[in-house]
Amino acid sequence: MQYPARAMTIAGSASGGSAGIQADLKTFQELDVYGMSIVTAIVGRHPKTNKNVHPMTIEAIEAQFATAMQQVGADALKTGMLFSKEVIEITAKLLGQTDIKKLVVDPVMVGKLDSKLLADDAIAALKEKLIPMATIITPNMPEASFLLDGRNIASVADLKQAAHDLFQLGSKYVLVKGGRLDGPAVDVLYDGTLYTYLEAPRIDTVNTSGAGCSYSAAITAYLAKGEPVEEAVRLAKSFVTTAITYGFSYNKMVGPTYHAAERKFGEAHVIKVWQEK
Ligand code: PXL
Repeated sequence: MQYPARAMTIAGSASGGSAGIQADLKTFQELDVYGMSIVTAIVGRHPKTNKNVHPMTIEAIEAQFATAMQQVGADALKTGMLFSKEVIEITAKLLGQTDIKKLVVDPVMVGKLDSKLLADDAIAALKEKLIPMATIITPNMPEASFLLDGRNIASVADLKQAAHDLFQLGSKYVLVKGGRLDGPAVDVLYDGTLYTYLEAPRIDTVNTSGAGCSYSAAITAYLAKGEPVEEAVRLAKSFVTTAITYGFSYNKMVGPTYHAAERKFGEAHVIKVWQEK
C-alpha cells in the first residue's frame, strides 16, 4: 500500500469546528492526506469573562512540533492563526530547522465574527520572518490591504496590483482572494511573471465560516500530494467552492462550510481559469 502524503497545520483551535485546526484536519481527511496539528491557541469566547483567545505556551508549541515531526514528518505545512510575534518567531525558527519545502502561509488576522486573531506587533514578524519562507501566501482582501499598509482593495484590478506588490515580500507565489468582491469570486495568483485568475460563481449563502482556512488547507493537501502550485490552487478552490455551496447552519448563527460536500455530491462548479502577463 502507498501511504498517504503528510500535511501539518500550525494554527488555532476553533471550538465550533468550522475554522482553524478543525477545518484544516477535516479538509486533510477529505483529500486523503495524513493530517497533523500544532495548536497555537484555543479560540472560544468565555461567556462571563469574554476572553476569546487562550494562547498555548511556546514550550507547548515546540513540544507538539517536535512530536509530530519525530513521529511522522511532513510533505507540506500550513500556518493559520499564529496570533503573536513570539509564536510567529518560533514557527519560523522551527520551520528553518526542517527540510519541509512546501509552506502555505495563510495570514489570518480576523475571524468572520470580527474576533481579532493577530496581535498588532505581530505583523512585522509575519512580513519579515515567515512570509519570505513561504511557497505561497493566501491573503483575503482585508489581509492584503493590511499587509500593504491599509491600501483600498475593491476590484479585480486592485487584487492584481496587490498580488504584484505582495510578491515583493519574498514568497514564491501570492494568492489574493476576492471572496469579498461583488459578482463572481475571483482570486489572483502571481508567481513573479504570470497572473493566473481563478473564478468561481458567487454562492448566495452566509454560511462560509472557515472558508479561508479550508481553502489554504486544501492547497496544502494538494501540494503534499505533489501537485504543482497552480493546479493545487485550482483543485483547492473547487473543493472550497463546493463546500461553500453546501454550507449550512445548525441555528441562526453564521454556519460552517460542508467539508464532505465534494466527496458526497461531486464537484459543484467548474473553476474558470485564465492567465495574463
Ligand atoms: O477563519 C479564521 C480563523 C482561523 N483560525 C481560528 C479561528 C478563525 C475564525 O474564527 O477561530 C482558530
